[in-house]
Amino acid sequence: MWFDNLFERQTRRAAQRTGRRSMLATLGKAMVGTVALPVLPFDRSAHAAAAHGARPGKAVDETSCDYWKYCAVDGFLCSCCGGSSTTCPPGTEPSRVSWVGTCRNPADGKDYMVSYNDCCGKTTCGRCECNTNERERPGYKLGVHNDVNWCMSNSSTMFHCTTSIILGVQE
Ligand code: ABN
Repeated sequence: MWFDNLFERQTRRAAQRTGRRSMLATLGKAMVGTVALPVLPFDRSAHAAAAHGARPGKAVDETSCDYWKYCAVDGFLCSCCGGSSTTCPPGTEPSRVSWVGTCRNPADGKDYMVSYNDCCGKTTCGRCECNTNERERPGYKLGVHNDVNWCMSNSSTMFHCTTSIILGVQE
């Protein structure tokens, strides 16, 4: 109740001080601002750089097997095949199933879960082959086994290259 009264008083005062048009315009701006603000892009590049292991002023090399998030890769890096470390090259599509690895980011000392999705639909890329296999397990633990064609359940089972997508961090 007190809130209603307060709001009414403020509104009346504002209406006396300003014209109706200008009040509506101000109200409109406030409403648009409230709705639009949450969807405006924020610069999160500092956080992204940290998560990807870039030290300030030093970019990571996505085409090197030494990049920490490639710790359990077995395949050709998509970043050398016309895609990136997280996207498939044109003409291929991500595997519907994947294996996961846990890799330590030296920039923050935290362990990250990484999904290794093969890209399917073209013959093998053949560039930047990495076989790091950290904590990889034999086929009876299929979810953490990488020596298998994960394009097996896609419409095209041709394996082209492998992406490495960070799923989360162990807190
Ligand atoms: N997961 C990469 C891969 C694809 C085909 C065969 C072996 C390994």
